[in-house]
Parts: sequence; structure tokens; C-alpha cells
Amino acid sequence: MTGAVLTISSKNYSSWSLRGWLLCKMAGLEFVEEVVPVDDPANRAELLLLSPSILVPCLTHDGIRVWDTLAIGEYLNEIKPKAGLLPAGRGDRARCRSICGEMHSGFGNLRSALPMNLKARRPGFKVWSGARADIDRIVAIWRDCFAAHNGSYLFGAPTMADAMYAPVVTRFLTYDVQLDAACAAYCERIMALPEMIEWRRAALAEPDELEELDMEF
Ligand SMILES: N[C@@H](CCC(=O)N[C@@H](CS)C(=O)NCC(=O)O)C(=O)O
Repeated sequence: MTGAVLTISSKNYSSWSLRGWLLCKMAGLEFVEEVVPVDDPANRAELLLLSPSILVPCLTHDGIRVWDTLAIGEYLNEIKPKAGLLPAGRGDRARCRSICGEMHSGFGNLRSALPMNLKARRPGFKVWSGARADIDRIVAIWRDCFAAHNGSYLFGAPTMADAMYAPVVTRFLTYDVQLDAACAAYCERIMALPEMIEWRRAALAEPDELEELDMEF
């Protein structure tokens, strides 16, 4: 078996990289990171060799390439079933997959209006109505989960869902989104995860902010 490699890009800006990286960490996979700056044309050619979609994250494990974050999550769940990336009950697994799917295919307004940028702080940021609807839906999802699972995470213990929503947590903090006590406590809990502390530290240490990347990414 060959070692696992996770191809990612900026830790400050790339929300999908964060999701894929967190999933690998939560699964307990040993892997090395390969960081490819996707904005450089030369690197795009290199990235194409690694990831057919030219998108990150891309996981290479045991000679198998998996690109697209949901596929990576499902693959990790297959090779590390004891890690609990999906909850134990069938109904909970269905619910977890559904809310991961919502994140994966939706919330475009939130993504473009409040791009992930861990270095930035925008106190009093004015959220326009399209993004507000996305925020309201995410808060409703979280509240449903908190009501159904009296635990610290969306399904009690950490699962794929927490990894999928972790970049949203960083956005809520960056853009000063006002939250109720339960949602605010959840955000604090996610940011206090050792993996999130490690990721954030590396993001803050990245070279200068790039103005042009302050957009959907
Ligand atoms: N649906 C993909 C989205 C991945 C994605 O959009 N990745 C961004 C970085 S966050 C990317 O690679 N962008 C490359 C580019 O814009 O050139 C997934 O789930 O992994």
C-alpha cells in the first residue's frame, strides 16, 4: 500500500480544501499534504495530472484517486468505517448525507458574498438578503441537529457534517454573523478542535493576502 496524499490549495481561502483535510484528519488517515496554488497557470497543468477536475481537494490513496469532497468523505468512510464519519443509525446517516449534500450543492449566495478568509475580520458586515436566506437555512439545519442530538456536534460526535460546515463556521466569525447562543457555542467548539487550530495557524502564516482571491473560491 502506498502512502496517502491530499492535494489542497490555500489554507486561508480554500474552503473545499479545509473540508477534505478535516475529513482525512477525522478519519485518522495518515497522509501528506501537497499544496498547489491553483491561481498559477503552470500549477494548473500540474494539478490536472493529479485531479481530473482541476479542483482541490484530491485524495490519492493506495493507487486510487478520489476527487470531489463528498466522494472523499464517502471513500474515507469505506476505508475507515470505525472513525464514525457517518452516524450509526440509518436515519441519521440519511440526514447527515442530506445536509452534506445541501452544503455541497447549495448556499451559492453565502459562498460568493462571504468567501472564506481566515485572516480577515469584517465587524458589522452587512449581509444582503440572498446570503441571509442561506444563513437562515444553515441555522435551521444546525438547530434541528442540536434538537435531535444532545451532543457537542451536529450528530453528537464529530461526523462528515461537521467537516462540511466547518468553513461556514469560519465565515460566520470573519463576517461577524450574529448567532443564537447554541449556534455560537457550536462555532466555538469547531474552532477549538485541535485540527481547526492547526489549520487556522497555517492559514494565518500564509504569505500576503491576495486581493483578487477575496471572492468565491
Ligand atoms: N465540488 C468540488 C469543489 C471543489 C472546488 O471548487 N475547489 C476549489 C478550491 S476551494 C478549486 O479547486 N478551485 C480551482 C480553481 O478555481 O481554479 C468539491 O466538492 O471538492
